[in-house]
Amino acid sequence: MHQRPGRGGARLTTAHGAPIADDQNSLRAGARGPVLMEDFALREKLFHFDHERIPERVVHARGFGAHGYLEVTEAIPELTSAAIFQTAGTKVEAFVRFSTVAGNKGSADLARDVRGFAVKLYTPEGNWDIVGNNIPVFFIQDAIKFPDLIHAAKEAPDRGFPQAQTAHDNFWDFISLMPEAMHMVMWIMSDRAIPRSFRFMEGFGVHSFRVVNAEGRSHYVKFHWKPKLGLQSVVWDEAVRIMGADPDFHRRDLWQAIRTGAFPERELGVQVFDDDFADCFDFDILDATRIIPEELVPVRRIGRLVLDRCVDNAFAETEQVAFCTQNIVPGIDFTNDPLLQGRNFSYLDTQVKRLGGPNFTHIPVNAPRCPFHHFQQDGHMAMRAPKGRANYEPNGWAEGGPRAAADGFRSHPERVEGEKRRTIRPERFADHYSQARQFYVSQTKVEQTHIVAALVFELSKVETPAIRTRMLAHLPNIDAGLAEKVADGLGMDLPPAAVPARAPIDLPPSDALSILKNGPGRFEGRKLGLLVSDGAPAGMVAAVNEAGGLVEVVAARIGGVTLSDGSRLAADQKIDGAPSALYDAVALVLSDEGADSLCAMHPARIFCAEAVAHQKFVALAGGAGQLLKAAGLGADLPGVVTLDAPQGAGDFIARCGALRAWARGG
Ligand code: HDE
Repeated sequence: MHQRPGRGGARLTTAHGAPIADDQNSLRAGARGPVLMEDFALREKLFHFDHERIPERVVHARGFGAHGYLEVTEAIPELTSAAIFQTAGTKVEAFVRFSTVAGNKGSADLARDVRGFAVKLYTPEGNWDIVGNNIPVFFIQDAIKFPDLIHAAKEAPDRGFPQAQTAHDNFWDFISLMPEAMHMVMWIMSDRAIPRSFRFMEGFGVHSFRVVNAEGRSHYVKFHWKPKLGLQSVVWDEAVRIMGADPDFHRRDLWQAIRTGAFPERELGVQVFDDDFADCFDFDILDATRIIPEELVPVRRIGRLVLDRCVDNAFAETEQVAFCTQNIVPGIDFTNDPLLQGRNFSYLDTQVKRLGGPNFTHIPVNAPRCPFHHFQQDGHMAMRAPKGRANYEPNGWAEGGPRAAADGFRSHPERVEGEKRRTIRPERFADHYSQARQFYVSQTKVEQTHIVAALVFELSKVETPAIRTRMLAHLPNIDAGLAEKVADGLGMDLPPAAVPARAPIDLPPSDALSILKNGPGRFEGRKLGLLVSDGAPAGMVAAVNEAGGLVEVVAARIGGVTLSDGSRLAADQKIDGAPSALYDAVALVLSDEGADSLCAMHPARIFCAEAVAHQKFVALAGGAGQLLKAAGLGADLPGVVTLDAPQGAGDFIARCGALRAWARGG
């Protein structure tokens, strides 16, 4: 890739290569005269600048990408002929882009939203894109509703707001009229929609796909990405705080992790099932608003996806990467999921709009890494110059170019028949509430409380009472307790339940649906905020620093502090720019005088108060108790630990593995 030379290492030129003698002044007729039209250097510089932007993605505009690889850990030739799955140990390059859905390119990372999880695998038989999300279901069953969904979720056209959030009338108006969205509503009102990090969330291919083996035998498959560091989300009040304190929280987190060698890793999992299962399952496996519980079809781990390299250039790579659901390889195939079928049409279209023409596969991030040969030619920005006269086939020329081969991609010869009609959604697409209920009852009490609070928050932002009422009417079909709590939180009467198209059934709870039941149990990869003051006990500071986890030092001034032994400790953050919401746990190691002066600072008191309110583990050492008191809190709360000796630091970090002291309450 093009490398910028070091300063003084090369002459500055125009894009056409002409050397430039003066890049500070435009060409003028006289010191106070007009700028001349012939100033090609000025003209070219401004011209290029004016064209720096391309249309942002219509959805998933805000994203962050990284390079890595997929290593196959278990070969599955009995299931698929895909080249990468033939031998364990096979490694292919990967590019991953995480994103939010509704927000524009400059919106905040912590918006309550689904996260996109798009993976491009550069396999020896072509690029395979698994364009998924961090939530395994979707709002709608049919692609024809997608523009409506997105219009309703994004800013209202008459006012241009709200942006990057669903807490508004249009969204809930639409959703409350779409019972099929109720399962997804449970997921987005859960903490899945406010992940702590791109590193601690699952990914899902969402649709049922097919795998096809060398004999042509097909199975259905759902793809999963399971994070090695476990699942973790923030609480909503923290998300609100982080959006102000660090709108780039997620991208900074991933960037820092990769740059420091803590490469995020996920397992590739597959749920494999056949027609017999599909026929007996309570729901239609072609319906993307439903999951297949992991208890029914376990997730088999067959690979590891490691992200080990940040992009060199965010525009060239992350902005220009073009994921297409229709990019599959031999051994993988589609199903008739109507949402997937619509996507297969849409993604190609969107790339032409965004990247300006049909040659976006010439852009390095999109180009296959395997050999490729075809007769496609010309068009905007063609980067290749194929030689010879054969640009069609069949042809009779000796150097006639490539030909189709028998072992190329073949679609699974699925039998298809039926009347050509629109109004024929299969009957098993009609049960909209059972899995929403299953999701809710599978959550811990804490998580259920968060779902209630999220619904109350969002619906409280809805200004039209009739929309709130319409939404409330769905909730008794999901769970009576949930419905009552939300109505109570809104201060509204619970309306009669909406009449379901198909009566919901009780399904067994699934632990896989809960975040807290799938936490890591360890602090690895998490961040501790260490608040220090001048005179803070040096031994304790060192012990906390060394106990594990990533430590960021917070102090009253960015220049840092002088510790009790006279040594200087530089700060990573100044207290008013680093609320405790940025950390997974906090330690306050202060001298008495240091605590005194911090007590007078609002950001320091808030640092403590919020750490406690967000149920974080808090360690106190030296004079830290005073600061907690000044924040109106006692040191005897569950999860607040006083460190009497440096040896206690290790135990504290081990306790932090639980991530939150939920017992304390909000
Ligand atoms: Fe997308 N989606 N989508 N989507 N989607 C796009 O393609 C679309 C859907 C997803 O990081 C667009 O390149 C339709 C489900 C991700 O570059 C566009 C439908 C899922 C990304 C598009 C869906 C996704 C996109 C916009 C309904 C989860 C970001 C820019 C049929 C399984 C990829 C682009 C990236 C992006 C269309 C529904 C995931 C417009 C029509 C379901 C992760 O083509």
